[in-house]
Amino acid sequence: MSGKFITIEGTEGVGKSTNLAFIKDRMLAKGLDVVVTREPGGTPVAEELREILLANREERFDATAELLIVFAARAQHFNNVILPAIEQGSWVLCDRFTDATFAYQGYGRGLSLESIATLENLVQGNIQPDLTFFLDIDVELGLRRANARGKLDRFEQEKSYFFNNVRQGYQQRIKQFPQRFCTIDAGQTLVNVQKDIALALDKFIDSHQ
Ligand code: Z5A
Repeated sequence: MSGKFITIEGTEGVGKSTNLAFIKDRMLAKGLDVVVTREPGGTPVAEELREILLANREERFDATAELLIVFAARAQHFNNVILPAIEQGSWVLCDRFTDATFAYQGYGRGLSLESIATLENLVQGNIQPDLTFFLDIDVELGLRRANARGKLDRFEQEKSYFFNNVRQGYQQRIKQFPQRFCTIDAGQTLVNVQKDIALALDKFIDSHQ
């Protein structure tokens, strides 16, 4: 039996880390074999590439170079972790995946969506997440939450304009694949956010067990 692939996405300060832990615990409580992972990263090589992507540096980071590093990390991660886990029947819970590339590199950096789709096909073929939680938040509110955490990485230093484009990118992805996305209003209190997540997650698990 093959497993399932669940991803979680959103812009800055949306509460992904907080809610990823909640989702994981709920999946474990349902008796699922869960593999929790993240992008960029998820293997030693991919984590090194993550450091390259997030580090603040003086040299201008070329957007195409950024895109290629994102997919280099993804190829390592997808082939060494995600795919084998799904094939063994595990449920993979991944913090960000290719929707983030369309949103950040496509809509945020302005790179060609066609080129991203070509790389997507090269790296993951036709495999897509079965369920994607999109935690949606007003960009300014998210940035306030993220800034309160302290030191900002290279992406976190981008301005609201960038994150508004990223958010629009996610909205386009949702229009394109409405059946696999579940949008959660992340501007609510954490209790209410998690109530909404629990409802959708339980429904998904119950229909696939
Ligand atoms: N990136 C890319 O460009 N292309 C790609 O293909 C991929 C990634 C895969 C790193 O991602 C960067 O990589 C990312 C895009 C790029 N950069 N950005 N921006 P990441 O996912 O590792 O980093 P992140 O976006 O900063 O995620 P995060 O660490 O999970 O942060 P978060 O979503 O802000 O979550 P949080 O730390 O749980 O919450 C933030 C704060 O808000 C925290 O203090 C919480 O206690 C608080 N919080 C959470 N929920 C609530 C509610 N409901 N009310 C009040 N306060 C709350």
